[in-house]
Amino acid sequence: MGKNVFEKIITKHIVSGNRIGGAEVGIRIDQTLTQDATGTLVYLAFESLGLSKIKTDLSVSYVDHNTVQDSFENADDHKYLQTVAAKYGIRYSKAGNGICHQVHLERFARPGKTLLGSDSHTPTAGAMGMVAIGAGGLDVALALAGEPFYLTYPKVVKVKLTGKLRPWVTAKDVILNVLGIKTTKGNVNTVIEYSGPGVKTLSLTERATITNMGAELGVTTSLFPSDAVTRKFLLAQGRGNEWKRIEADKDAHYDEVITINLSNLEPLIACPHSPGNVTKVKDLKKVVVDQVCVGSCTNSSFQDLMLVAKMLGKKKIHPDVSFVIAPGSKQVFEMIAKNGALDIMIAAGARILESTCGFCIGIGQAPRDGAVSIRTNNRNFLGRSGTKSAHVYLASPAVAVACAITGRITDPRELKMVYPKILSPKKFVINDRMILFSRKSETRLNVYRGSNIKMPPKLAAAVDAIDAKVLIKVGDKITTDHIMPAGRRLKFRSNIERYADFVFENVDATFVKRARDEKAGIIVAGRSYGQGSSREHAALCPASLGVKAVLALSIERIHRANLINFGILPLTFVHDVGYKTVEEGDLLSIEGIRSVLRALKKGSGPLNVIIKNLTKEKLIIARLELSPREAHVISEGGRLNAVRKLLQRSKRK
Ligand code: MIC
Ligand code: SF4
Repeated sequence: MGKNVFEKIITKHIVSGNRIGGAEVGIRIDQTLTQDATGTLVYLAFESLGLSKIKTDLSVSYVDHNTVQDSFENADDHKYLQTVAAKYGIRYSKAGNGICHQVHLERFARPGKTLLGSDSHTPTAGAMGMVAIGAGGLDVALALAGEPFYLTYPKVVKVKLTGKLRPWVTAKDVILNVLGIKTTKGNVNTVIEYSGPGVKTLSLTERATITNMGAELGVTTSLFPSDAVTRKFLLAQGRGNEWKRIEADKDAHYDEVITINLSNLEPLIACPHSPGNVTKVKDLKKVVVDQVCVGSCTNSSFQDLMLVAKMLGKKKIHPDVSFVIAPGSKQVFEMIAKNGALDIMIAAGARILESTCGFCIGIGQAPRDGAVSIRTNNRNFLGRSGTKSAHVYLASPAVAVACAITGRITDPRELKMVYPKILSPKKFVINDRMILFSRKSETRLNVYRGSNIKMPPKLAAAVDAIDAKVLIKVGDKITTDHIMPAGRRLKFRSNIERYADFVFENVDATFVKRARDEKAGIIVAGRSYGQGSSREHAALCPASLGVKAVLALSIERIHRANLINFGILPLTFVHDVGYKTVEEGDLLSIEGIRSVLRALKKGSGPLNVIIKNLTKEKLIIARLELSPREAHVISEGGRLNAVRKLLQRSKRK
């Protein structure tokens, strides 16, 4: 039988395990990317391994998330990242050069390769026909050290695209449509491969909008074939020699096929507070809009911003709307500055921001109390904008501009404009001045460590028994933004003890005190716990407060891996009734953990663990599903401890 695109790439990278759905495989990582908010921990972990240089083909450290620098902390982090990059032969993309995913696509993504990034939207590069996966920082640190990345071999779903998008319907509407079908829950261990005759009608950056928001589905990655469109983009980026054709064989197998006729789609919008709350724009007509933001790694490409400029033409922004634009990269910024599009935006009344994540992660542009904000980004979780009472909607740049002009939620087709079809340029402006790289790693260089940078706490090996209280009980779809708020707290990312002061800040402000008083505890959650970002802080900070186990109805892929990496038991309820009866404050007892881990290490497969609820005098049956490797990691008190031991042993030999 023939192979699909995912299989073609992954087969060349597997170093352990077999291609059997649900089994664990280890893969070789060719490229890594980090961003400033997760990067400091990545490089601190890498440094602690004592290697002299990185083992990947190419690694890039981007500074794009937190560039506000309202006090010394961010600048400290940036300097650390710059010097540690120079020391180990890592490329350093300076603040202002652009959002990691946009820049990576432009300058580094390469068909047929694997990319591991400490950011959940790393699969954006899947648009280039590569296997690009988001992971916790520790996994990226270990990939830099040449260690394999482990994943559960996924099922591959083919999304067959037919037809062609009609005017005013865009790539954002394609992915919102997929989100409407598949929702944000229950898609773990799945890869989405786009195929069919509609693929060739989408430009590379349109494809990237689609793969980017695959993260919101919770899938391992999304990818497109590498075809003539990919080649054209690479040629325009001066990288034509990096192209190779990768397409699915005619008889390739898929576990599921969904067909989407692009010609039937309409402008869509995700309503507060989940990217999965999708509806038609035309059904929301009367909603008054206060703020419109165009940008983020989802929709900030040259094509996106040219559409914005063409729509604005000589029009003006509605007087009651604050309209902000953040170009995705320096390349995009330079191009719109050179061709006059920026002039049009400024004249229309837009506020132009730096090429960073900014408003997407709640750094600046927090809307007023109770405001309606239309954004082109990928997440609208409660409070992420910085204003808990705000109503954030997600839509395409075309919808965003229509809203900015009229001051209410508007289907762009209502404006009766001629649709300005924007083509991908034949030649991009290439100026990599803001990417620092010296081919030789500067081994003798002193790494700068400001006072904001603290080594993460050392974790102890697994205990045999846990007797601890339920510190908090939360519902379904708890995101990592709920667990570890970003925004104004982002500057403490490289200081775990301080950042831990804000665990569950927006859910229950008394959580941290309770955890600190108890010294040990358990988190109880509903379905899809840990959705959203890759931030390992959502595991490490609770671990540093003494959280020993998460007991949930289900746990999302990256977060589950992060829990294991930091020695927290990822337990799932076998029966819903267990979840229903347990309450915050209940004292739970789990015994015989070491013998369960021993059996799992031998490959026993998932095991049931009996938890005694001493308060309710009831038993809870929970499942512990760990591969032998994962059971070993938990026994050692986390992946860093485990790998360090391994490296010491191989040095001794
Ligand atoms: C996000 O979009 O939530 C982030 C900020 O990019 C995160 C990474 C982080 O928390 O630093 C992500 O998506 O992984
Ligand atoms: Fe940055 Fe937002 Fe993209 Fe995350 S989703 S990488 S915060 S632009």
